[in-house]
Amino acid sequence: MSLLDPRSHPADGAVLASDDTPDWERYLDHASTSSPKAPGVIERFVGVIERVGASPGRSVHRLGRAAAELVERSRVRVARFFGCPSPAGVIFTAGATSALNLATKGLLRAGDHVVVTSYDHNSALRPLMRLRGNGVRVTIVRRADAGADFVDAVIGEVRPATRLVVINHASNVLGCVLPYEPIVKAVHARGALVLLDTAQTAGLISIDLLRSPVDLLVFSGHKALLGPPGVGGLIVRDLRLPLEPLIDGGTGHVSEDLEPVPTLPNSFEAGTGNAPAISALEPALDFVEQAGVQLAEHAAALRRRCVARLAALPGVQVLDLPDRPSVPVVSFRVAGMSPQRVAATLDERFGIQVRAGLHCAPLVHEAFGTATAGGTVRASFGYGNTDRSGELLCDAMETICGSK
Ligand code: ALA
Repeated sequence: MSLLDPRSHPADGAVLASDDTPDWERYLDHASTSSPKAPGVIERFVGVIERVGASPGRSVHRLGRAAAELVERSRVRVARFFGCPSPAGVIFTAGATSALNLATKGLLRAGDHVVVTSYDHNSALRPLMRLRGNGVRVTIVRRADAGADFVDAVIGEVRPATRLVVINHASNVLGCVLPYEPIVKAVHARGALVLLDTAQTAGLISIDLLRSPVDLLVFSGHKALLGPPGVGGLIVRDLRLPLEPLIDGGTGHVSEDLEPVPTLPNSFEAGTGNAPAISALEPALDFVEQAGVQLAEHAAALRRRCVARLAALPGVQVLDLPDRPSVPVVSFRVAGMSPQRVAATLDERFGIQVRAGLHCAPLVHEAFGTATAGGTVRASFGYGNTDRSGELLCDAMETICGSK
């Protein structure tokens, strides 16, 4: 068989050291990325590579048309999922980080003012810090609450030059859900725009742009939407928004024009699109729409039980805003043990996978007093977790706290 024949290559042995199926019950890091994925996602991803393979939107041949059709089907599916009035407003990106960069750097100009909060992730904060060097004024609202006073504090920072208010729908550190709806109304009344980062909520909380008209919505495909990594997006509600692409290149349309006027969505998706991942969002959203409420309720119950049990352990401090709704994330600290050591012990001794540290959201830790202490241990629940997942974590923490 020739070297150029794909059948001549052995299967990839680098993925897993053993044939064991991962123990999803003990995987408690869904806020980083969900695992396993929704039924049908892997099959679609692999199926597109194996049976379509072509670049979407570039060629009239049948495989090129099939790839383009799959991407456009996903675009329509995503628009329907979020209540976006037009599929043309759905721009696929490599993930939520790319989408946040596009939304902020593509919109804001020198002299504009933007409001962001301490609940935001570095993927929102760092692009704004870079823009600050280019003459964009940035106000960071630093709060350790998330109710009516938080809403007033955000609205109170909106001024005539404010172009954009960035709200993280839920904190990836604490899980608390932030009340964006009253903010949208007040910000619009003052002539500014709202960007909602749904990286931690899409798939867990229903988001309907027709009911709550945020101007820009960022989503991640690989977290609670249960899709593959490598896909996320920016949804633009008003197609006339003067957004500029960050990356220029071939888009497969108006190729004769070297400086085309940006049109949604093509001008924002230069280069070969990630058709396998984009297409795999379709079965993911089908599943989430069918099972999402049940999944979210189950994960929420797991979180509630864990918060109660962990908070009762000696030396354990759970960071929680008990009056706020929450996504299934629980952050805690153990007196006398670094979060990293707790997480490593959970993995090594109990096979339980959690995240430790600042979780790329340093300002949350500043506001809650955990910045200098190495952050928190974070367990986050999702598809594949059972009641036993919570029990395993709490039993392990009991042992760790008892044997310190
Ligand atoms: N932002 C993701 C997390 O919170 C990666 O873990």
